[in-house]
Amino acid sequence: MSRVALVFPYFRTRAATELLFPPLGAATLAAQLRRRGIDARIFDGTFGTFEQLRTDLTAYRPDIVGVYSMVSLTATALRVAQMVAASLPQALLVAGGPLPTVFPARYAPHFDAVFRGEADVSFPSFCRDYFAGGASPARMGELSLDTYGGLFVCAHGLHVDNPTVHHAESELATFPLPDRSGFDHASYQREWLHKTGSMPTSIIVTLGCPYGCDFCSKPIFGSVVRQRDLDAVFAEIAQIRSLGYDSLWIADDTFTLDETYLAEFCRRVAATGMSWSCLSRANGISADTARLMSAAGCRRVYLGLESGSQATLDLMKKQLTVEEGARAAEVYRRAGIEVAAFFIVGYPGETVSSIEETFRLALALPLDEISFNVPMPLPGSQLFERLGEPDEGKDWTRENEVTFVYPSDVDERWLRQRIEETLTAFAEKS
Ligand code: B12
Repeated sequence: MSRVALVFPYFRTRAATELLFPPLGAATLAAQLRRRGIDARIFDGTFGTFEQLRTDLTAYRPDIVGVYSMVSLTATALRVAQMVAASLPQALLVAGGPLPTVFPARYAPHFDAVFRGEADVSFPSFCRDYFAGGASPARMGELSLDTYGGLFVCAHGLHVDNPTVHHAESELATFPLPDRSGFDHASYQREWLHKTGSMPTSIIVTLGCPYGCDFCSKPIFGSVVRQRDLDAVFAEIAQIRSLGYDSLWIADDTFTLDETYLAEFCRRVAATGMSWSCLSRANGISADTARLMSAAGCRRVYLGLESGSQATLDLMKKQLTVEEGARAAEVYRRAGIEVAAFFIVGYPGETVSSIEETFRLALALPLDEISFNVPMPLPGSQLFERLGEPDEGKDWTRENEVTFVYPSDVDERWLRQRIEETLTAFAEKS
């Protein structure tokens, strides 16, 4: 039987900021592959080691190895590719995920094919046709390669660069639910229980974000918002519940955009007994909606407040005022929902005094959690277009570090110290 391995090349770091969720992209693709009669197995590195991955992968003897990647996973994804090329030379190597989407040329030299963007249909259909056509990397060119959305190939003498696709709501409604059966749920749940007392897992309810923040890259879902059919969403929530999770970490870019859809979600989620948290835009949330969310089990919202300086918010093209951000924090707080806020400090063009405005705001608002990041020029963002690739030798692969990967006027040591001081003052105040 034809076998496809889906590798999530993350090995846990145990950093304090680490959040562990079974990778949804792999679960999504596994469901689509199995629907096409293909044997698909997920290799989630999270709780294992590279050596164990090598042993398990080699024992499975896959015909196709698909590797997920994003900025923080570049090095491990390439290491997996090297290992597969050495241990499983007959296997077709395929990359996908956020960074391969916006930077296919970085992956193409190491992989037979790269799938960019939403690969729900394109990659599984490609696998089906690859197996039907005799299955060997050298014969890939016999397939109608221009029919697979987002396919990028620069190997075996082939050059393919197909545009990406965004699936319409009507098409999303026909997709199978993500297949979460291949994960070590007990380990995920143990970690969360130990750390927070609850056991959340991630889910995607709406896709896309209509805003154009300067620092943001929307590699997969893009700008057009699509809402999933709520019957499918609640079937998925039932599946999540049956796996032992007690709460949802809604990973949507902007879950609270459409108050009518949100109200219907709240009405239905209340009956499941699941608590949940989500990202919310700070403008446009009404007190009534916040109360509805709270009554429906919303425990925490994450707000991208970004800055205490209007000039910096404008530089970031955030389409938000400092006052709107402050009001949103108040509205959620009054509704009984905890508020976590993200801030970005040291934005290109900002000054020491505007950075200090951000630290002051973070301490003045009624917040339950704060975090500070330095700007990260993500490929696909406008910021990246301006700043270009990181300086030679600068490491993209670390998470949550106060390190500029491009020349900055802001003194890194000073910034690190001010972040520490602000976090300490916040902890003392709470
Ligand atoms: C949930 C999430 C997380 C979770 C990760 C949980 C997990 N185990 O997956 C947490 C909170 C830990 C996290 C952390 C970080 N994240 Co994050 N995260 C997301 C988020 C919000 C949703 C991802 C998701 O579940 N999507 C749903 C699934 C179905 O989509 P998908 O995984 O993209 O899969 C689709 C395609 O990519 C493709 N595909 C996926 N895998 C494969 C494999 C193959 C072989 C193929 C062919 C195709 C393919 O097909 C799938 C179906 O269409 C995205 C934003 C977004 N909307 O995409 C950011 C995002 C992926 N994160 C991002 C970043 C930068 C980070 C951090 C570095 C942030 C930081 N400063 O620390 C860290 C790094 C963490 C790490 N462990 O390495 C960026 C990546 C940018 C880039 N260009 O690489 C994104 C895009 C957000 C953004 N715009 O900034 N993140």
